[in-house]
Amino acid sequence: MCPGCPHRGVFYELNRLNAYVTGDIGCYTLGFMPPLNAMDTCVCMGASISNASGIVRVLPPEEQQRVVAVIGDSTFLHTGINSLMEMAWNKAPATVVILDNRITAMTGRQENPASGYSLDGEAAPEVNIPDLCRALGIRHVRTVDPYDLEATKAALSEEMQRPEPSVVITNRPCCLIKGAGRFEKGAVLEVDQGRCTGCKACLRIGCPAIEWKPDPEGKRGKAFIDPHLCTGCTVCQQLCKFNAIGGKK
Ligand SMILES: Cc1ncc(C[n+]2csc(CCOP(=O)(O)OP(=O)(O)O)c2C)c(N)n1
Repeated sequence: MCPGCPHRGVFYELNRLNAYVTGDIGCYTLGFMPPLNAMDTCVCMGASISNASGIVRVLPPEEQQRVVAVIGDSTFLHTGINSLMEMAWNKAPATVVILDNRITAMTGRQENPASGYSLDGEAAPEVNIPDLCRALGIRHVRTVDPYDLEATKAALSEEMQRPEPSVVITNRPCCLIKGAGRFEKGAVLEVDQGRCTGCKACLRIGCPAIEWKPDPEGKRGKAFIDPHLCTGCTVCQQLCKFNAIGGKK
């Protein structure tokens, strides 16, 4: 995943929540890879929600609420709506996360029916994803900022505990959309080498902007942030217990 990718924090938290994650096709499929390790199935476009509906049927009741489907906005609009309707209709007690990054990122940032633009780039009617989910019969629909790890974890864990279907929508645009990726000038983060203890907590999110510098004398190494790659999304900063990551103005 790119530096600043809004999908990263969701997978980090799903891993920590020990969820059974049914995946789908898009940039976020990379959530299966180490160090995020947070995707258990991936079959084809739209299979995440239908897999989740099926898996809850064969799990013992105490395990059913651990099932979470993840699906991108484009994939959801392409072929996830029908499965969500079925999930609502047959009351599968799983959680669906719609990763709304406002674009079809994996195949080259094409517009989609919720982006507000047609494929020609003309202004177009914009599907309201939360309203659509409610119209399909999902009673619990909420939106969360995936750059806020605590809020993301709270939303996921609350919805996973609900014994009925629910939807969590993430609302940060793809960092490759012009103007959306990089935060204000000076937002790039840096590691205070004096404070960094070399605990490697920041490496657990797999951000390509974070490098590991081994110590030349064989002591513990330290993390280093490449200023050319960092977007200032702050996800790594939230993981550092030693306040060693800073620099956001
Ligand atoms: C049946 C089918 N049609 C089209 C594709 C090409 N394709 C791969 S990923 C993708 C959509 C990705 O967009 P989204 O779900 O929004 O996720 P993102 O990459 O933005 O995270 C598409 C259309 C495919 N893999 N299979």
